Amino acid sequence: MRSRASTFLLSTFRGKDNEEPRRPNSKDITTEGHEEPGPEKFVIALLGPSGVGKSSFIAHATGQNVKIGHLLSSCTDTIDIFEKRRSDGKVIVFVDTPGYDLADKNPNRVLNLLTQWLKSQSANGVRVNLNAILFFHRITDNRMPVATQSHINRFEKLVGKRGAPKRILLITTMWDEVEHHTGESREEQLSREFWKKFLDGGSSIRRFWRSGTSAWEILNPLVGGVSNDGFPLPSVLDNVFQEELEDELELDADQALSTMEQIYHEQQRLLEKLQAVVQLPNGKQTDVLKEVLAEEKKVSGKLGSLLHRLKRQNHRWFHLRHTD
Ligand SMILES: Nc1nc2c(ncn2[C@@H]2O[C@H](COP(=O)(O)OP(=O)(O)O)[C@@H](O)[C@H]2O)c(=O)[nH]1
Ligand SMILES: [Mg+2]
Repeated sequence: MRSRASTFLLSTFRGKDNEEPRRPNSKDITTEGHEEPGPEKFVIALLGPSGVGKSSFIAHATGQNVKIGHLLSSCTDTIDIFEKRRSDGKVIVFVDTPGYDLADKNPNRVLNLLTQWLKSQSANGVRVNLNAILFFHRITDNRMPVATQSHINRFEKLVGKRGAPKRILLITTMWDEVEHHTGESREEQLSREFWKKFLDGGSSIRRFWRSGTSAWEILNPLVGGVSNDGFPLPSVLDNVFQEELEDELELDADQALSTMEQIYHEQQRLLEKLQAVVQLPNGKQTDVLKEVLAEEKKVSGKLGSLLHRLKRQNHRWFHLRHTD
């Protein structure tokens, strides 16, 4: 019997730098016509450089007209969301992330975008988790791009403990473009070196043969394999870390400048308050001084944490520049 599958591009999400931050909106990942609590959702993010076949995978898995070969999207911070309902009622949410270009060694851009999206989906105290990650790699590439390595290294630190590596797969593409034995020996090398840690944790490397059948051969065990873990489904990202990510988000120059401006104005206001103290009767002076001191402590704290974040960020960038 034909399944009542429904798929459509649900939304395009832009990072908060590109547009007004969106209010959490649970409808975004709710299939039309379904009342809350709604069907079980399994959220999968597809990651990898531009042109590795992420969008093609979604197109084959969903049968939908997904934009293929849009290299320009690597420059824009947008992710596209697609849903597919399986015949068992489970809904698979595909998160198509912007491919990074091969010179992009800062993994935080895609990570920030993903966490912003996850947050925007979490509403009414229900957190939307990332349930699986598919990393894409062209088997025609004889080297692992440095950018991919730094993305994987970053994710490796964020991965939650409980069975998470099982839900982080390396998907190899472009098998039709390579001599079979060359592909096989590259795959073997990937499992010995690059993907070894994940394999040790229970992950696997899967070939994508550019068809719907091949996509679902990869997806079904992934989605089916967590059904005993209860609902909500477990996140592949470490939960503690997911909460701390807010603070981990990269500050850009505009954000840093506006926080500094805010601190400057608060300090000016405190200075004026302090100057006015001399005009006050003796008995009142102590009270106001205490008040100013307490406020100044808070403002200094804000400045301290801003400096700490900027220093840490600078250190991270320095580290990335020197680990080529
Ligand atoms: N030969 C071949 N081409 C592919 C394969 N997968 C994707 N492509 C092509 O590679 C280009 C980039 O694919 P796309 O899915 O847009 O990659 P994305 O940037 O990772 O989303 C498109 O022209 C696809 O048609 C594959 O397995 N074999
Ligand atoms: Mg794409």
